[in-house]
Amino acid sequence: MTAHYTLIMGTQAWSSWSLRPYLALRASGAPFDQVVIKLRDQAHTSTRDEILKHSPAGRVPVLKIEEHGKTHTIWDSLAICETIADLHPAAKLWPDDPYRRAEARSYSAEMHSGFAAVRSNLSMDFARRLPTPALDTETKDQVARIIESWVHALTHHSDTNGFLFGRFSIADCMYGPVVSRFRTYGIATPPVVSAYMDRMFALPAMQDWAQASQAEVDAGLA
Ligand SMILES: N[C@@H](CCC(=O)N[C@@H](CS)C(=O)NCC(=O)O)C(=O)O
Repeated sequence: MTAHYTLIMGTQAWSSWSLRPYLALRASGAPFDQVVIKLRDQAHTSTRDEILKHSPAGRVPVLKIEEHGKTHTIWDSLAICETIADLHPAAKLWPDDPYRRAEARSYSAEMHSGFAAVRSNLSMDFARRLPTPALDTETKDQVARIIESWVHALTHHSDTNGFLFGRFSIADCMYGPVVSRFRTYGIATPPVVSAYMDRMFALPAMQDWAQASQAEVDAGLA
Protein backbone atom coordinates (compact mmCIF):
# COMPACT_ATOMS: atom_id res chain seq x y z
CA MET A 1 0.00 0.00 0.00
CA THR A 2 1.39 3.38 -0.91
CA ALA A 3 1.31 6.26 1.51
CA HIS A 4 -1.13 9.08 0.90
CA TYR A 5 0.25 12.58 1.39
CA THR A 6 -1.64 15.77 2.19
CA LEU A 7 0.29 19.03 2.44
CA ILE A 8 -1.51 21.69 4.46
CA MET A 9 -0.29 25.14 3.55
CA GLY A 10 -1.06 28.80 4.10
CA THR A 11 -2.15 31.30 1.42
CA GLN A 12 0.35 30.49 -1.30
CA ALA A 13 1.16 34.07 -2.29
CA TRP A 14 2.35 34.74 1.26
CA SER A 15 3.31 31.46 2.92
CA SER A 16 7.06 31.30 2.43
CA TRP A 17 7.33 28.43 4.90
CA SER A 18 4.81 26.38 2.89
CA LEU A 19 6.71 26.83 -0.38
CA ARG A 20 9.73 24.94 1.00
CA PRO A 21 8.14 21.49 1.50
CA TYR A 22 6.00 22.01 -1.61
CA LEU A 23 9.21 22.26 -3.67
CA ALA A 24 10.66 19.20 -1.94
CA LEU A 25 7.52 17.15 -2.52
CA ARG A 26 7.39 18.16 -6.17
CA ALA A 27 11.07 17.22 -6.56
CA SER A 28 10.36 13.81 -4.98
CA GLY A 29 7.78 13.02 -7.66
CA ALA A 30 5.33 11.70 -5.03
CA PRO A 31 1.69 12.65 -5.63
CA PHE A 32 0.08 14.71 -2.87
CA ASP A 33 -3.14 16.50 -2.08
CA GLN A 34 -3.10 20.15 -1.07
CA VAL A 35 -5.14 22.03 1.50
CA VAL A 36 -4.72 25.82 1.61
CA ILE A 37 -5.70 27.73 4.75
CA LYS A 38 -6.26 31.45 4.38
CA LEU A 39 -3.68 33.36 6.40
CA ARG A 40 -4.27 36.78 7.96
CA ASP A 41 -7.99 36.13 8.06
CA GLN A 42 -9.76 39.24 9.34
CA ALA A 43 -10.87 37.29 12.34
CA HIS A 44 -7.34 35.98 12.92
CA THR A 45 -8.65 33.29 15.23
CA SER A 46 -10.30 31.52 12.32
CA THR A 47 -6.88 31.01 10.65
CA ARG A 48 -5.57 29.63 13.92
CA ASP A 49 -8.59 27.38 14.49
CA GLU A 50 -8.28 25.98 10.96
CA ILE A 51 -4.58 25.24 11.46
CA LEU A 52 -5.18 23.68 14.88
CA LYS A 53 -7.46 21.13 13.24
CA HIS A 54 -4.33 19.74 11.58
CA SER A 55 -1.50 20.42 14.02
CA PRO A 56 -1.25 21.27 17.71
CA ALA A 57 1.70 23.55 16.86
CA GLY A 58 -0.76 25.97 15.23
CA ARG A 59 1.53 26.65 12.27
CA VAL A 60 1.58 25.67 8.63
CA PRO A 61 3.00 23.85 6.74
CA VAL A 62 1.90 20.44 7.98
CA LEU A 63 2.35 17.15 6.14
CA LYS A 64 -0.04 14.30 6.85
CA ILE A 65 0.98 10.85 5.76
CA GLU A 66 -1.67 8.14 5.82
CA GLU A 67 -0.31 4.62 5.58
CA HIS A 68 -1.49 1.22 6.89
CA GLY A 69 -4.45 2.83 8.65
CA LYS A 70 -2.25 5.28 10.58
CA THR A 71 -1.87 9.02 10.11
CA HIS A 72 1.53 10.55 10.75
CA THR A 73 1.62 14.33 11.23
CA ILE A 74 4.84 16.20 10.48
CA TRP A 75 4.99 19.91 11.19
CA ASP A 76 7.70 22.48 10.52
CA SER A 77 9.00 23.09 7.01
CA LEU A 78 12.51 21.73 7.52
CA ALA A 79 11.27 18.60 9.33
CA ILE A 80 8.93 17.95 6.41
CA CYS A 81 11.73 18.42 3.86
CA GLU A 82 13.96 16.01 5.84
CA THR A 83 11.15 13.45 6.02
CA ILE A 84 10.56 13.63 2.27
CA ALA A 85 14.30 13.12 1.72
CA ASP A 86 14.20 10.07 4.04
CA LEU A 87 11.15 8.52 2.41
CA HIS A 88 12.28 9.21 -1.15
CA PRO A 89 16.02 8.46 -1.29
CA ALA A 90 15.90 8.07 -5.08
CA ALA A 91 15.08 11.77 -5.38
CA LYS A 92 18.51 12.54 -3.85
CA LEU A 93 17.36 15.67 -2.10
CA TRP A 94 20.69 16.06 -0.29
CA PRO A 95 24.16 15.93 -1.91
CA ASP A 96 25.84 12.48 -1.91
CA ASP A 97 29.16 13.55 -0.41
CA PRO A 98 28.85 13.75 3.41
CA TYR A 99 30.80 17.03 3.70
CA ARG A 100 28.92 18.65 0.85
CA ARG A 101 25.73 17.38 2.48
CA ALA A 102 26.84 18.91 5.78
CA GLU A 103 27.36 22.23 4.03
CA ALA A 104 23.95 22.03 2.35
CA ARG A 105 22.47 21.30 5.78
CA SER A 106 24.30 24.33 7.20
CA TYR A 107 22.84 26.53 4.46
CA SER A 108 19.36 25.16 5.19
CA ALA A 109 19.70 25.58 8.94
CA GLU A 110 21.08 29.10 8.58
CA MET A 111 17.97 30.01 6.60
CA HIS A 112 15.66 28.20 8.97
CA SER A 113 16.94 29.83 12.13
CA GLY A 114 17.97 33.23 10.81
CA PHE A 115 17.33 36.15 8.51
CA ALA A 116 14.46 37.46 10.61
CA ALA A 117 14.89 41.01 9.27
CA VAL A 118 14.63 39.79 5.66
CA ARG A 119 11.55 37.81 6.58
CA SER A 120 9.76 40.72 8.20
CA ASN A 121 10.91 43.58 5.93
CA LEU A 122 10.76 41.73 2.60
CA SER A 123 7.76 39.52 3.23
CA MET A 124 6.87 37.06 0.50
CA ASP A 125 4.26 38.33 -1.94
CA PHE A 126 4.83 35.85 -4.75
CA ALA A 127 2.60 37.29 -7.46
CA ARG A 128 3.49 40.95 -7.04
CA ARG A 129 6.33 43.30 -8.03
CA LEU A 130 6.70 46.04 -5.42
CA PRO A 131 9.03 49.01 -5.02
CA THR A 132 12.29 48.30 -3.18
CA PRO A 133 11.68 49.54 0.36
CA ALA A 134 14.28 51.56 2.28
CA LEU A 135 16.21 48.84 4.08
CA ASP A 136 17.75 49.19 7.53
CA THR A 137 21.33 48.09 8.14
CA GLU A 138 20.35 44.73 9.59
CA THR A 139 18.23 43.82 6.58
CA LYS A 140 20.93 45.02 4.17
CA ASP A 141 23.51 42.89 5.98
CA GLN A 142 21.26 39.83 5.81
CA VAL A 143 20.56 40.36 2.10
CA ALA A 144 24.33 40.68 1.51
CA ARG A 145 25.00 37.47 3.49
CA ILE A 146 22.41 35.52 1.46
CA ILE A 147 23.84 36.76 -1.83
CA GLU A 148 27.41 36.05 -0.72
CA SER A 149 26.48 32.52 0.36
CA TRP A 150 24.67 31.81 -2.91
CA VAL A 151 27.65 33.08 -4.92
CA HIS A 152 29.93 30.80 -2.89
CA ALA A 153 27.75 27.72 -3.41
CA LEU A 154 27.12 28.42 -7.08
CA THR A 155 30.82 29.01 -7.72
CA HIS A 156 32.15 26.05 -5.73
CA HIS A 157 29.47 23.37 -6.04
CA SER A 158 27.52 24.08 -9.18
CA ASP A 159 27.99 24.07 -12.91
CA THR A 160 26.57 26.78 -15.12
CA ASN A 161 23.14 25.17 -15.17
CA GLY A 162 23.02 24.02 -11.61
CA PHE A 163 21.40 24.76 -8.32
CA LEU A 164 23.15 25.73 -5.07
CA PHE A 165 24.78 22.32 -4.67
CA GLY A 166 24.67 21.28 -8.32
CA ARG A 167 21.70 18.91 -8.32
CA PHE A 168 18.47 20.43 -6.91
CA SER A 169 18.48 19.94 -3.14
CA ILE A 170 16.70 20.89 0.05
CA ALA A 171 18.98 23.95 0.24
CA ASP A 172 17.17 25.26 -2.87
CA CYS A 173 13.80 24.47 -1.28
CA MET A 174 14.77 26.45 1.81
CA TYR A 175 15.88 29.48 -0.23
CA GLY A 176 13.08 29.30 -2.83
CA PRO A 177 10.98 31.85 -0.93
CA VAL A 178 13.97 34.24 -0.79
CA VAL A 179 14.28 33.97 -4.58
CA SER A 180 10.68 35.19 -4.72
CA ARG A 181 11.27 37.99 -2.18
CA PHE A 182 14.29 39.28 -4.13
CA ARG A 183 12.27 39.39 -7.35
CA THR A 184 9.23 41.02 -5.75
CA TYR A 185 11.29 43.84 -4.25
CA GLY A 186 13.81 44.21 -7.12
CA ILE A 187 16.86 43.39 -4.99
CA ALA A 188 20.01 43.85 -7.10
CA THR A 189 21.93 40.59 -7.58
CA PRO A 190 25.15 39.67 -9.43
CA PRO A 191 24.76 37.80 -12.76
CA VAL A 192 25.54 34.35 -11.29
CA VAL A 193 22.73 34.82 -8.75
CA SER A 194 20.28 36.32 -11.27
CA ALA A 195 20.85 33.29 -13.53
CA TYR A 196 20.24 30.96 -10.57
CA MET A 197 17.03 32.81 -9.73
CA ASP A 198 15.89 32.45 -13.37
CA ARG A 199 16.51 28.69 -13.17
CA MET A 200 14.52 28.50 -9.95
CA PHE A 201 11.58 30.39 -11.48
CA ALA A 202 11.70 28.11 -14.53
CA LEU A 203 10.98 25.03 -12.39
CA PRO A 204 7.46 23.72 -13.13
CA ALA A 205 6.79 23.69 -9.37
CA MET A 206 7.63 27.40 -9.08
CA GLN A 207 5.49 28.18 -12.12
CA ASP A 208 2.57 26.29 -10.64
CA TRP A 209 3.06 28.15 -7.35
CA ALA A 210 3.08 31.46 -9.28
CA GLN A 211 -0.19 30.52 -10.98
CA ALA A 212 -1.83 29.61 -7.68
CA SER A 213 -0.58 32.86 -6.08
CA GLN A 214 -1.92 34.93 -8.96
CA ALA A 215 -5.28 33.16 -8.69
CA GLU A 216 -5.39 34.12 -5.00
CA VAL A 217 -4.66 37.75 -5.86
CA ASP A 218 -7.34 37.72 -8.58
CA ALA A 219 -9.85 36.28 -6.12
CA GLY A 220 -9.02 38.94 -3.52
CA LEU A 221 -7.56 36.33 -1.18
CA ALA A 222 -4.03 37.76 -1.14
N1 LIG B 1 9.04 27.07 11.96
C1 LIG B 1 7.83 26.93 11.25
C2 LIG B 1 7.19 28.28 11.06
C3 LIG B 1 5.93 28.25 10.27
C4 LIG B 1 5.14 29.53 10.32
O1 LIG B 1 5.46 30.50 11.05
N2 LIG B 1 4.03 29.56 9.56
C5 LIG B 1 3.13 30.70 9.53
C6 LIG B 1 2.61 30.97 8.12
S1 LIG B 1 3.79 31.11 6.85
C7 LIG B 1 1.88 30.38 10.32
O2 LIG B 1 1.50 29.24 10.40
N3 LIG B 1 1.23 31.38 10.89
C8 LIG B 1 0.04 31.17 11.64
C9 LIG B 1 -0.97 32.27 11.53
O3 LIG B 1 -0.81 33.15 10.66
O4 LIG B 1 -1.92 32.22 12.30
C10 LIG B 1 8.09 26.17 9.94
O5 LIG B 1 9.21 26.24 9.44
O6 LIG B 1 7.21 25.46 9.46
